[in-house]
Amino acid sequence: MTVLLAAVMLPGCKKEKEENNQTGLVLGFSQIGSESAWRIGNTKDIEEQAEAYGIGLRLENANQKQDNQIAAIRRFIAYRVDVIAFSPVVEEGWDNVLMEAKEAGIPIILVDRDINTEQEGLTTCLIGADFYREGVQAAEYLIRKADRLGLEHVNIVEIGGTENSTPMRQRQAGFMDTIAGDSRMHVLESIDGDFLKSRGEECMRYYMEKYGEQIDVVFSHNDEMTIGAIPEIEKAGFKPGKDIIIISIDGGQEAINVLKEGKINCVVECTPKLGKELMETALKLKKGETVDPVIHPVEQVFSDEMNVSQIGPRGY
Ligand code: GZL
Repeated sequence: MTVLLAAVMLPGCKKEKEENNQTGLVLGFSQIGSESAWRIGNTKDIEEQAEAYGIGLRLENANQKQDNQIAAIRRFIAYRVDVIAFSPVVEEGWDNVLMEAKEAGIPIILVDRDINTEQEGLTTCLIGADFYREGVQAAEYLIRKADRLGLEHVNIVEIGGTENSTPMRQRQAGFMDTIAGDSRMHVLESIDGDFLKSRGEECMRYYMEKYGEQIDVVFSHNDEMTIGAIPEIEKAGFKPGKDIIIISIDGGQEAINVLKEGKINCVVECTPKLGKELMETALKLKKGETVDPVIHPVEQVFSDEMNVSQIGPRGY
């Protein structure tokens, strides 16, 4: 029991795959957690690409806790890895540990999400989506949909991602900035769903009880929360995708399947496949080469405006 308890209590879980290290490069990666299909796909891609590039990977899962990420980064410093990369669960609170990495001469790569700091030179680059643009694309789809349906008044409820995270802040900003000029659009309420399926369900149950048939649109910051929300809409007697327009972000297989069923109207892609760019950037840093400060992957929008049966396997 003691051994079991120790295993459960350890902060996050660690995976050290250094046996295939043909490049002599050891990369420490602090991953946020396993909260969504997106996150699981991101971890899988990073592990696969480390294998493909012959890079030694020390990956730690922080179970959604910033303290666990900070502790992991400190372990990477102590282990003297060549490069540290991480996906910051929230934007603030990283200055001290990143200063320690800088003093140790270990470069930092931000993957997926960004940090908010006054300090210069704490990180080398950000490899991740343009979340603001994802929010804009979600709103642009809604405006086109409202035009097509001839809607004159559109009530929107928002299920936001993890509070103070880059995707939550920027997806919301992109969406709200884009609908701001459209007098038909009205946001009834926005609540934090933490990118979790269970919270998406809770948020939608609350919204259906409070607003019911007033709701015309659900804007959800990720597929996990959207998948959790849909049964609550149906339990309340409404047809998702028909009575209520459903807009989601990520583009994982499960959400695309629901899009094909007609219960989601639009899924903005946010690819988790950032591993190749991460490995190439880490190798450049080890050689002392300069790297691009921001690397955005190319992404697309899937919606009921297209022949959704043509959408191929998503891989996450
Ligand atoms: C986006 C990523 C978000 C996903 C969620 O790049 O940070 O975190 O949209 C995940 O599914 O939890």
